[in-house]
Amino acid sequence: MLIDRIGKLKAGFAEEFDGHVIANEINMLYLTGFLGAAVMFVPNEGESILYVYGVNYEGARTKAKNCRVERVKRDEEAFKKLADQIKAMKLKTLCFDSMSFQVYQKFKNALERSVSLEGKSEYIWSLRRIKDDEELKRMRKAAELTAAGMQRACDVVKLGIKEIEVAAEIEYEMRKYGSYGVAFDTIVASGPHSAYPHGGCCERRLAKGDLVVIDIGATYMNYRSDMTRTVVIGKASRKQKKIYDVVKEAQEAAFQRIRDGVKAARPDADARSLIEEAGYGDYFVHGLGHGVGLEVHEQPVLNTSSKDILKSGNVVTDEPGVYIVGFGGFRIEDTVLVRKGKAERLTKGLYVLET
Ligand SMILES: [Mn+2]
Repeated sequence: MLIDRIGKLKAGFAEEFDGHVIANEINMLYLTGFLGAAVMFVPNEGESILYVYGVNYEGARTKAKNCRVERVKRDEEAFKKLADQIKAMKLKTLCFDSMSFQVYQKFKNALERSVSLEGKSEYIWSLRRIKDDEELKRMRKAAELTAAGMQRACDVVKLGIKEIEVAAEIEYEMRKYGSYGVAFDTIVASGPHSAYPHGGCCERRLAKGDLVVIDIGATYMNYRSDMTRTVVIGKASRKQKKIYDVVKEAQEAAFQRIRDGVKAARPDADARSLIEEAGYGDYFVHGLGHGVGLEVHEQPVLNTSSKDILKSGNVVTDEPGVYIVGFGGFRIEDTVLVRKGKAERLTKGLYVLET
């Protein structure tokens, strides 16, 4: 059963527009439960239409909910077909979520001149930002699988193993227990690579004293998770321990701040001021976090310039870090559910610098 998100979307735009064009495939997935359509149309009144090319048509007919599925033949163009539909319905004011400039131009040309077309992604995002019960169930499962992968990582990291071997162990573990795939390319960044926040992984073998930043995510029924831990190979030096503790403290301070009604810039400021006081402010080179859901980076945004207000039902990351080129990097990240009271960590446990 898919919750009627289309009804909620209509309630948002219906006062201003005759119809909403959905061109982003993840938004179509969110509304219909089907990934792989060309474009979707949600008119103010009447049935929603999902335009699907032949290759995905049968899949859409079985899986897509709350809409009519229309086949687009190989020699037809989905946006042209949609424009004809809009002409036939005599609609005048349309909004759309997002589309490339090329598609926009083509679509605009296919419509009657008198039809207005406005970019408005906020209707869909006001829904997607707040996770419903079905989404939360999936996100909890994705988080659980991610934590299992992290446990495996901590069990296998050792002197001499390659970064990609650690990644393989993590991904196999997550898959084995139910992950549909990785939420993003697994990061196992060791030694000098740990100082790059998006370090990826390569054939480097872990060496004594290396910092290893492990940033991973499982996917469960299209929903994602995001978790990072930092470990050291062997015994941590005093400086490594000191910076690790600062990052850990910053992550916890931000976590304590995250709740319904708080400005999204606030937990970032809390974490940042602790890292600044310790003298590492210049090395915290990214924002505190981001929303997670069907995509690994979505709204709301938690950084210094964010205008977002956290709302109960948002799922966000809390991931301060310190990256010193020539020394190494540290990041600790959890995926967190915003609530009225204290937030809830969906990715749990395993705070260890030395494994
Ligand atoms: Mn993240």
